[in-house]
Amino acid sequence: MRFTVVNEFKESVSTYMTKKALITGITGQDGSFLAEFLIEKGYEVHGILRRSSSFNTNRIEHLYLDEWVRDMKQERLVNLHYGDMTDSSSLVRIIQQIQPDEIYNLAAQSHVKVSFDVPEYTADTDALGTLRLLEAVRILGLEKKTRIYQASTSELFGKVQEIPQTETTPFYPRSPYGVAKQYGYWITKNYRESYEMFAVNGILFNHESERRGETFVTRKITLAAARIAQGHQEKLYLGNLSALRDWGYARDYVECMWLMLQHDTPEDFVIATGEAHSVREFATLAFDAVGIPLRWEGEGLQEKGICTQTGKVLVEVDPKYFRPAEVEQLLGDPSKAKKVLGWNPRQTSFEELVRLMVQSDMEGVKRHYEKGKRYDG
Ligand code: NDP
Ligand code: GDR
Repeated sequence: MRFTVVNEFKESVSTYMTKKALITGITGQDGSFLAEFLIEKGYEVHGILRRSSSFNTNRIEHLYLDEWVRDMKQERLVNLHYGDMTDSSSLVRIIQQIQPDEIYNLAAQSHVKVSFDVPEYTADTDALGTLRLLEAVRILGLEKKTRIYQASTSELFGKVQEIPQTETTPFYPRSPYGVAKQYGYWITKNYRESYEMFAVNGILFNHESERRGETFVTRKITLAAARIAQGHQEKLYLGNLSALRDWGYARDYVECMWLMLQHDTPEDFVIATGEAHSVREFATLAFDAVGIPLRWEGEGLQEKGICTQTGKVLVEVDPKYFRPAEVEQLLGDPSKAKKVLGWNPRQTSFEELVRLMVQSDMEGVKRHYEKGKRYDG
């Protein structure tokens, strides 16, 4: 028999007492922070892992141990299940097995520029994937038990119709990603209204961290600043320097996802800081944090970031990073989340966010080059 009597008791108590959460996209930036947050809250946490030819669990390795270690230690860790948002059968199987109290749908092809290259895959994963998940819950008769969080996005606002954006601002997505996420938003709302499911949209504005993917602009900048400061890179090439974003800290934002599912009624919320900064500003602060003061010269394609001490050009514009249609300005109004959920949008300031990302990359680059390896985050 696998368990002793004590463990059987523990297991039966946990069946009744412990809430179960399923996170799609657990290996991503937000999934990893949310898993930590829910474990801390005492949840039994499950996650969907997609098959990859190389390891894709580096963000959650500290939460994930081999089964034999788990059995010996009897610790609560994340439980991973192979599945994919493009595969209904895997979603039904996993949800049937877990019978989750809460599902957080964070899985997505989340890169806006890449969505122009793989529009169909983006729609399959981000739009139809959301439908598949909602249908799986309904088919299994869990619509009254399982609460669902859908990762919606400020990209829904796209070509902005008003500033700042609130829960009632009209949508105008500007990319295949934004359009797919608009389907995800509406199908979530539709299932809530049609089947009385507790399914909600968190309309989250950009949120970053030391675990942000290396091809998103903030992390690309902090990693490059760290490499340049330590002599491992010559220059950083960027696209639209004037884009304005409302950047928050991811660790602060996962709390909102949970708060939305604990609320009495299913409602949608804008989550943002209420402050916008340009890509240029982010780069200036990041280089400053590694001891390289920058000044900007020129305009458009000719704009350059120059070190004021050495006169060296460190940042240049490369049109290959421009998008076929750009979202120029996003600024969220988090008043509803503040008032209804009691969430504090200013736990980490913009300056602190840049500093903590730079510091993490400075340490990472140093560690990895000491081992003679290139550091990619
Ligand atoms: P990441 O890109 O870091 O993570 C995406 C996750 O989705 C990864 O775990 C990835 O797996 C998984 N995934 C991708 N495709 C599939 C698929 N077909 N089947 C199963 N899993 C898949 O995103 P973030 O953590 O930054 O964002 C989380 C969610 O929030 C996303 O839906 C994103 O669109 C949305 N969002 C993000 C914002 C932000 O600023 N970060 C703002 C607003 C919304 P793998 O690790 O194998 O690639
Ligand atoms: P975004 O994030 O598109 O807002 O989507 P990203 O960091 O990719 O771009 C932000 C802005 O910076 C400009 N930019 C560059 N972007 C990238 N990636 N690389 C560059 O070299 C570069 N130079 C300038 C972009 O044009 C853009 O204006 C993120 C994702 O997490 C989505 O999943 C999420 O829904 C939204 O945030 C809210």
